[in-house]
Amino acid sequence: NADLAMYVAKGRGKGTYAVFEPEMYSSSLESLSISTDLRNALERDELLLFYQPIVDLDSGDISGLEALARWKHPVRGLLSPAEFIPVAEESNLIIEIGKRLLFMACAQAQEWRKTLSPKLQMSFNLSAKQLEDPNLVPIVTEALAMTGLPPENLILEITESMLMGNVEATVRQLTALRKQGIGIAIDDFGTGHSSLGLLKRLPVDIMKIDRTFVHSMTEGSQDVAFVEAMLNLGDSLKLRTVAEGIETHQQMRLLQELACPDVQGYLFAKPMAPSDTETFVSTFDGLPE
Ligand code: G
Ligand code: MN
Repeated sequence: NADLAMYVAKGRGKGTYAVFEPEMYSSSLESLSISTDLRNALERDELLLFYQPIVDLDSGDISGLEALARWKHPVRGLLSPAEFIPVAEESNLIIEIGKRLLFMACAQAQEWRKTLSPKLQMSFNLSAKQLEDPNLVPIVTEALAMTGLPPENLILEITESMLMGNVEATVRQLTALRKQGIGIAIDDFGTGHSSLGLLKRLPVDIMKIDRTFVHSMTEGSQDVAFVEAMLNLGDSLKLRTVAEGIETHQQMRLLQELACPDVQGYLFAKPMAPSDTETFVSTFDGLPE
């Protein structure tokens, strides 16, 4: 039990302590079974991608799709990334999983470029370990080569919190990817620790405003001012900005008033399975009334 508490404390960071609680036991068993199952998931093709549209607020067109991982667990049902990516990150399984998902996203994007729109952009969320992997550039290059997807149609999303380690090595990798024409997006912007300092050093093309700012936006509220400031920052840095987590018409209208370029959220669509995505994209006729 003390051992378990120690691992929990280590997981919380340096210079901290944890008192054993019985829940620690069940959660460690849970992650143990998830990590064994995860090995099988790869072989059994249980990992899939859902897709959420990103909408251009000005034209009302779908400008891209974000690929979001799901695990069709034989017993637990459909699991979201929060339930298994952290476990995968604890082992090197994340590298294999990330690679598989990236190939899947690129292949799907290339198929939809032919059937839906040649301009379609696919956003893919990198995990922290993938970003640190020295083989990231060759893996991405191979995914594009194998699927035929042009680099201009791929966007890789990273978050500020992933950049705790070797920032210089990360900057080198991102620069190499960008040289090929791949877009880089900084996800969940505004929630990390050193947004501005990082933004200055990182080669990025897109800023995604975290949904916590969008959620609390009401007429004249301080959060409108925050979003406006982030949009201005994006503008000055020549970044394209995407606001995440739009759930209401009011939020959409406020963002229109602020001339936010792109939006994403349940108001437009939830992440959907490939066949539903296809139907949604081919029948989409502009912003919701
Ligand atoms: O970290 P990232 O921004 O990539 O997270 C995407 C997650 O946000 C997905 O799991 C998706 O289901 C969720 N999401 C997408 N749109 C909305 C929304 O409008 N509201 C909320 N609460 N969550 C959303
Ligand atoms: Mn994302």
